[in-house]
Amino acid sequence: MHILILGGDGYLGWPTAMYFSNRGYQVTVVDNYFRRNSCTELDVGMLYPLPSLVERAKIWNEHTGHEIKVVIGDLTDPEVLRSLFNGAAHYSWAVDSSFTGIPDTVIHYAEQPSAPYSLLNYKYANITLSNNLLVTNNLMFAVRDFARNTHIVKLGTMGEYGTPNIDIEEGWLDIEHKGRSDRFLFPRQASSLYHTSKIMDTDLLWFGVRLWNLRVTDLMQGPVYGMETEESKIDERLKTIFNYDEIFGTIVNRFMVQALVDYPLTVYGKGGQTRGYLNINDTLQCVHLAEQNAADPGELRIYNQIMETFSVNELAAMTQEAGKAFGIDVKINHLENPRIEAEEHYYNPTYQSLLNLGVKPHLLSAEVMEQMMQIILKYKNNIRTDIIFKGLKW
Ligand code: USQ
Repeated sequence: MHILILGGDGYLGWPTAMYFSNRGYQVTVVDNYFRRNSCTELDVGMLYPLPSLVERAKIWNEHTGHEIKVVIGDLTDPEVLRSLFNGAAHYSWAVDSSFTGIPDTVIHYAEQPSAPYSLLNYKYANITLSNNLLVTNNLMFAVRDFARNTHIVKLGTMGEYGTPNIDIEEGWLDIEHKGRSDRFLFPRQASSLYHTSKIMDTDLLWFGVRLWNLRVTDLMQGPVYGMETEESKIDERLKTIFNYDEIFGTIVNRFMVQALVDYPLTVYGKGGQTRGYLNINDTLQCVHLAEQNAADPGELRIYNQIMETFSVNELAAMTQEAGKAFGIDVKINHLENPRIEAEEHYYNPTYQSLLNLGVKPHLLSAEVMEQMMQIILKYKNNIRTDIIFKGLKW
């Protein structure tokens, strides 16, 4: 099986590439270094430096003998995307640089993933909308034109649903109206432009499914935490990118770093904001199960990809508990919320489908946090406290 990973240099892209490669799949990754370049441009730092994607693929090959083909290119350019399907791809690194053929599955991570980034100003809003929608549209047309049978696994987000005052279903809602009934996408109401771009690309692919019988799975994922996977343990240089800043860092990863440098936990507002979370290892399991259980032609399959829910206050209390193992008295600071979001709300999402397919969740606990902090401790000297919170208002 041939897997094409768009956004293969990112927080999830690189671990996904190694995961599938380790399991005998032929893997090709594509990236334009958007994330790394943005970190440099915005001076937000990373916990540790990363080898280039080509260097990573070589290190992986030295250890395992497996090949991850690397294409460095901007997927907003339709010709770059089409080259991955029509044999014109230019590999920046490959053991065998002949074309691997049409991919059986495309995993689409090639998006600007940060909500704060999308609201920095009109320029970053534009970059978010144009990158995310153009890559998705280019992918949709490449599959339509060259590979109707290829399964698209697209990373969506739970944030597409927002925080409605009703239970959140897995993607769809049956509606009865004036004596008639039909099934529609569950109502979406995002609270950032990034999340709005994800709603739009779900809509784009839903259009492609209806028009051209494309096969699409949309994974509505919550915030992910963690950095170590089975494959990254092989060599320290294979670790994924780890951000703890206000723009690219997500909450659990940020709290672990904050605790270790005695920076009071940055709880935004009242801290009642509740989200569905998952370990990076569970992302890999879910994506694998989505790949193995492909959507049928003309089907948009939607899974809610979370393993449990927590409020910000609950995460802060758990971090305090984890800090005790290091003799740290973790403090909590309720900051004025830089975001516009509900701080106290109903939240009851359904997330049974991936569990039914066989995911074995790695649940979050103070012990799991301790293990993360143990790893972060090795890089403690690299931590920059000036990038943790600047109060970028939405
Ligand atoms: N939060 C704090 N303090 C912090 C950071 C965040 O209280 O220092 C709060 C936020 O206000 C928010 C919640 O924690 O209510 C989660 O924030 P986050 O920054 O961890 O995650 P978010 O911006 O929602 O986005 C992340 C990923 C995004 C993914 C999304 C899933 O960056 O790519 O789509 O999680 S979800 O949140 O379900 O939409």
